[in-house]
Amino acid sequence: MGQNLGVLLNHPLTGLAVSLGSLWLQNLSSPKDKVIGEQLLLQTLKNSTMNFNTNDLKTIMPSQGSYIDKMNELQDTIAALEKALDRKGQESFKKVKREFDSQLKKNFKIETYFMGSPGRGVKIPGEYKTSAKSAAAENGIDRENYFNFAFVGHTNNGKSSLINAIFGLNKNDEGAAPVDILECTHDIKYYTHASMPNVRFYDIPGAGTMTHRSENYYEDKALCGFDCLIVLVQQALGQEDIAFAQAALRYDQKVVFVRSKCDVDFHLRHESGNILRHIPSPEEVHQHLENLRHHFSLELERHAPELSSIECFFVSANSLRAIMRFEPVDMLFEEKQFLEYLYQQSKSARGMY
Ligand SMILES: Nc1nc2c(ncn2[C@@H]2O[C@H](COP(=O)(O)OP(=O)(O)OP(=O)(O)O)[C@@H](O)[C@H]2O)c(=O)[nH]1
Ligand SMILES: [Mg+2]
Repeated sequence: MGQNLGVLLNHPLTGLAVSLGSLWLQNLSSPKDKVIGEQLLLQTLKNSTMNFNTNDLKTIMPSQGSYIDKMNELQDTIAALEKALDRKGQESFKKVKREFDSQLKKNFKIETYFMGSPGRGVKIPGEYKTSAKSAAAENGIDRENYFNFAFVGHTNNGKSSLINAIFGLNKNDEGAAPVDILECTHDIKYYTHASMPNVRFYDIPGAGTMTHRSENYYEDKALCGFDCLIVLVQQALGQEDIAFAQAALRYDQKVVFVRSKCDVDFHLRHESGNILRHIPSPEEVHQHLENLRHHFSLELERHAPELSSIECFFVSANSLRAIMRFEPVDMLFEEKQFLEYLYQQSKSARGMY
């Protein structure tokens, strides 16, 4: 008996694989190809290592109900279906099939880990134990049972929105972190979700405002007490971002940059008339990601070469939320890489690889 899809679907991370497939479907041009594509993806899901119960598949694509009923008898027809795609369609299907399958495998591991209760304690590095311990105590952080991520950065960079998105929450949903265009988060607070019981996401007030000044921000907020800093950056790398990362390195703390709101770049381009369509193609998104990454590396090289080993993920909170809610995604940036990073950090801190 395979995994129970009903249970897996309750966990939003499964949406990552389905999003990859749905983007592929969006890019098929003819309506005939779209129907064939949908059926091929369903078959891929069914044949994947997860070995889903075909009846449960109806919950994902109810309009394919009658097809799903027949699916078991359709094995031979499936091969013909693939051939019915044009050559370009066949090639892109092969690619998406591989990605879909490997993403499902990864999702399964991530889900099993995140949904399990925090069995093993987090290992705190010995040499920084004293300062990190007192800083953690100052913020009331439990470093033994939870892996604690702190979302920091200039006000309005999208910290609270990103935390909500990881849980698949909209800003008005119960339990969501408050979100606003105006300076919004004023106190350090953590957020948890039943789907990830062994991690805590701390929302830290935005730096660089009159209430929360940038100088000594890291020390004032005792940020070394967290297990990992997620530094939300703006379009251009700022002095504060560099200061956060440098301080984290001094404390031997895990640190990563995230540039959120990547969807806004396309909305802005659309408004200024540079592109004609509102939803960019995956190629346009890919190109944009390359440009962002190139620009970001140059900035780091120029202003803080000692930070060049720190990763940066380019994401959109809106895309991430859609993925987690199984909703159609307009553009996929590096949301899945970012989620995998969170998973890896938390897991390796417990000595699990
Ligand atoms: N389109 C788009 N808007 C976003 C995204 N992330 C955040 N926003 C918007 O940006 C504004 C600021 O977002 P917040 O999440 O409140 O930012 P913050 O960093 O928590 O701000 P402070 O709490 O003041 O430090 C809000 O209007 C959000 O709706 C995103 O990925 N895409
Ligand atoms: Mg906030």
